[in-house]
Amino acid sequence: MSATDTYLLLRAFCDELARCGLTEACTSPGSRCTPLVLSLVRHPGIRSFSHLDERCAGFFALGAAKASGRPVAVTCTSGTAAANLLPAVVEAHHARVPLIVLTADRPPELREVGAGQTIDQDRIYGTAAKWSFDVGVHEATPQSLRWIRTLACRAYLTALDGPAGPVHLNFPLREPLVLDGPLPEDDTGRPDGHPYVLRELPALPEPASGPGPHPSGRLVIVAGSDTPEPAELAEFAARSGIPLLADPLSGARRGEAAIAHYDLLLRNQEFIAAHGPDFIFRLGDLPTSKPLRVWLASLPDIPQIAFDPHGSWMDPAAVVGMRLRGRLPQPDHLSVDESWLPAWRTADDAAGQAIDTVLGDGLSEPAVAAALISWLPSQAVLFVASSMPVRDVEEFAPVRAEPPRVLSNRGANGIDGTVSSAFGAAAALPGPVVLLIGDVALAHDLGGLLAGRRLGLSLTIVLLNNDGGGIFHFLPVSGQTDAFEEHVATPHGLEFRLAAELYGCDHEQTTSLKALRTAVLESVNRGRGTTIIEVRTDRAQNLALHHAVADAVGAALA
Ligand SMILES: Cc1ncc(C[n+]2csc(CCOP(=O)(O)OP(=O)(O)O)c2C)c(N)n1
Repeated sequence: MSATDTYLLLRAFCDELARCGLTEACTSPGSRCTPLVLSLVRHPGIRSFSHLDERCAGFFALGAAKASGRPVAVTCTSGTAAANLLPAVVEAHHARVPLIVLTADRPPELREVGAGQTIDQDRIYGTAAKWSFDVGVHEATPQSLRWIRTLACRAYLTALDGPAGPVHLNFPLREPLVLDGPLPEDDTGRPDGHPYVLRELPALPEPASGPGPHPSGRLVIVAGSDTPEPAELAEFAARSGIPLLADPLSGARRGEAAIAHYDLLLRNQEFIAAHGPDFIFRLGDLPTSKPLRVWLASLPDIPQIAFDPHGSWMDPAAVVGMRLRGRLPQPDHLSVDESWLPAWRTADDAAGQAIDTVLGDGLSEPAVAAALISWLPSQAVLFVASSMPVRDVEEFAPVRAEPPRVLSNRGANGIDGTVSSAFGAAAALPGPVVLLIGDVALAHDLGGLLAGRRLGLSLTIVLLNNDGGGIFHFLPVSGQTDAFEEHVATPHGLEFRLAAELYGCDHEQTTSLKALRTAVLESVNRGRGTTIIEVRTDRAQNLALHHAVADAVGAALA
């Protein structure tokens, strides 16, 4: 087998990925992966983004695929490089993001004999990969070229089909790893430029008709990320008079029926007692809100219907009694209690006023989360890190007619790779991307900052720096004072200004909401480079502020 065989096969493979619709790939350096990297980079239809660190490459690909909804390829060399893609593969699995992972490997004769940089890469991503396949070593015959084209189609379609997710192809590559002559023509691709294998992806069935739910009375809609057609859903809820409890990640927190502060309302037992629903529709993932999850779990006898076209089974409390693949019933089929939505609206307005009174115009973590949703242009994307930023956005984001799109890595709730994922989204989308992130999450993926300068991408980072993990102050572990600060909150004292300097980012610190607004909008409008806008906060004060808000909302509802 010669380098010509290797490159002919890989060129056909990449060509076929591109014919299927792949437009982005991520590379990282190495020797064994040379044929994979060069074949991707040399394909005119594929934009290849170069990364130093495989963990960043994986999360960048994840962010790009999440933003575009199309599979993105990521390749790396053999050994621990492949293991470094695991966190992104796990997140892609849980968040149903289509990734095509292409690992380079030693050929069979060099495995388990002490050859360098060789580990067992067989099914290295375990159950996180939808499909794992060892490609083997082949001569480039017309038959094997046709076969590898079908393999590329299969990888692309498998990543997209059903619940989307990551697929893994392991490529054993024999030396020589570079070509020493021109590559012959290959005419095994379909002459019309189509993919070698066409397959219809399953279409959503038409609106449910015939047997199905005929809900009436006090209906509620709960929408999480991955909700299909969120704007239409919000319109439907408003037309039908159904309170819409929509996580901003769903894109459906908009319109007359959206209840922005359900997280705070559902902490209040009197509110819950007075607002028992007859029927619940659920779309997409479960929102993050714990009070909402507890509320849903406490209603096993209320019909809960999940619209679940991809069969994702989002129901940890086992309370969903029906799964539909179709669309929501049309408004004329529903008979809704007319005083129901106004009752939720009144409570939501009262909660909103109580929040405004407590937060005032001071610079705080909840105020920043809410303000970004209000300030950013509709065509912007707000990428939100775990854990407090995504929770604060859910708790405090106001309802807005055309809100910015909100993305987050919530498949496995990791704080890792967030900067890289936000850059991936920036690479895949035309509009500006703003990242809201805490200091520990930023420290975790500092290396991700390199993508800005190396790949010429633009990102505005709003950093909430409370010198440690503020989330943990909300948990019982905060009472374990002998170990809490050092081992759980983990203050670090990092000067992010210096990191900005190292990675060629702009940096500024703001001390008022007004100054933050100016800085964010200037950076977004500039549309060039990476800007870190730092807001210093205090973990203990943040906890007290959240309690004060919850108390004020409780008092307002009473
Ligand atoms: C990879 C990974 N490691 C650890 C955790 C546990 N964890 C959740 S939130 C958090 C701290 C986040 O702190 P920061 O980014 O500063 O945000 P804050 O809580 O202060 O808002 C940690 C360590 C995780 N989710 N993912």
